[in-house]
Amino acid sequence: MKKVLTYGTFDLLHHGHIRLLERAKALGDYLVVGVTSDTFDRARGKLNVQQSLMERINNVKRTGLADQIIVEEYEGQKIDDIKRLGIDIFTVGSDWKGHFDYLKEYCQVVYLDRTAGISSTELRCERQEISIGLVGEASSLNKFERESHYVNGANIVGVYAQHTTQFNEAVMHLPIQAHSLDELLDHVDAVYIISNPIYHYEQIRQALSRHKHVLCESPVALSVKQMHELFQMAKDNHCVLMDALRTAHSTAFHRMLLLVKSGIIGDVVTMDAVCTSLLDIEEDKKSDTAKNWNSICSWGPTAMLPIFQLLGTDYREKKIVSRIINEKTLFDSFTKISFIYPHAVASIKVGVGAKSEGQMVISGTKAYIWVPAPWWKMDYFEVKYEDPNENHRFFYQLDGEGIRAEILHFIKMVQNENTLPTIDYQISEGIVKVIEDYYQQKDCVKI
Ligand code: C2G
Repeated sequence: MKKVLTYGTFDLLHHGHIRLLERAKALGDYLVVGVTSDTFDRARGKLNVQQSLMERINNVKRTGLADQIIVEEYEGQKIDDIKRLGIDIFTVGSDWKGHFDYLKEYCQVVYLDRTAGISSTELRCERQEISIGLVGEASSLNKFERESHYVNGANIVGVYAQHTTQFNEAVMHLPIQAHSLDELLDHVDAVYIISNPIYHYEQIRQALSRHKHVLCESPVALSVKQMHELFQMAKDNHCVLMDALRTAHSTAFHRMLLLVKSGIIGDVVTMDAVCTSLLDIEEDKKSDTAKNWNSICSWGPTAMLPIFQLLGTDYREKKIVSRIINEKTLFDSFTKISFIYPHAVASIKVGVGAKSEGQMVISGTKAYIWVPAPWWKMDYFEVKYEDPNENHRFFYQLDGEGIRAEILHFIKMVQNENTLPTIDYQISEGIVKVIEDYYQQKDCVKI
């Protein structure tokens, strides 16, 4: 029996793929199809895949051409597969001509002519392109603009900055430099908001009322009531409102959560997440309106994310300890929060006026997880045991600090109503609740 092997992403399966599979099958008696995993595609720079691995596998299955389907997960797997499965012929489209000649050492290599005039990229482009406007003035707008170039379907067209103090080059070149949010909304399908959180509620309301999709840096609002109202409004107007927290889009972060949930460190007893970045906050000491984001808004959402994802938002009590440098604006230069759960205690330390080691430790009854600074850009972590010989290290490439994957997820949510948000509603709500309590000085101690 002649065994044939081929690989592909098979995104939005089209007749080019089907013709390839038919001809691959005809080369022998048994066809094995390797479908690329999402992580592998991301690692090889294919970021814009629209369908999930399961959807793509099901589409290949439905063609009835594959006798066996496997998942391609890592660079170099092809050699392993050929040996393991006893493959006689490896085949792939002519767009890869020469690229896989190194496999000739293991089996016959056949390049089949690529079908002209059709590609997943074209099909993806036919799906609507989303024009996005930027709102805010933080330097992150630059990064966001840069990362958007890697995402098919995302087109940044303009910017609206309330205060143009630290306006930055990359966004100065955008065709639309709006003088009001309303003006920007005239030209876009969606907005990315990274203005000071005190303006989020009004800006999101304005965008949603004009049926524009919104990606907004967390927290989306400063009270739970306002947050409910905004999400309800998004639903009623058939718009996406997505809470932006780039850490949630790091593969390492996601894998780490799954490992902890599967019990690798036993029961979680305590967790500590530290996020600091020193800013020039001299003006914020006296100003009546905040210039910078305060500590709790800058870092609180990121630091609370892993705690709420692992221990939930149903803590028994909390204590917020803050060093306040401006009573009027409640500007905290540093805040520590302890969350007390029935069988665990967690803490966050956040600061824009204090510096510390930005690491995260999750301690369990059997072992602990250590994520080195800056843990919020996580690409690496260790599982550490009493006996260091048992320690495990994990690394997953993180491109564009998670922003790239975040934009991609937003675009997918806009294009396909069935794509779920990365951050559960209860978690966004839990984050906003803490920030609301802070502004009402509930469970708070000042130092
Ligand atoms: N293909 C084709 N004609 C097209 C489009 C694609 O013959 N118009 C072929 C490709 O050459 C490939 C297969 O269909 O052999 C799957 O294509 P993709 O889904 O684009 O996958 P690709 O990125 O080419 O992955 O390790 C990955 C594989 O080597 C190939």
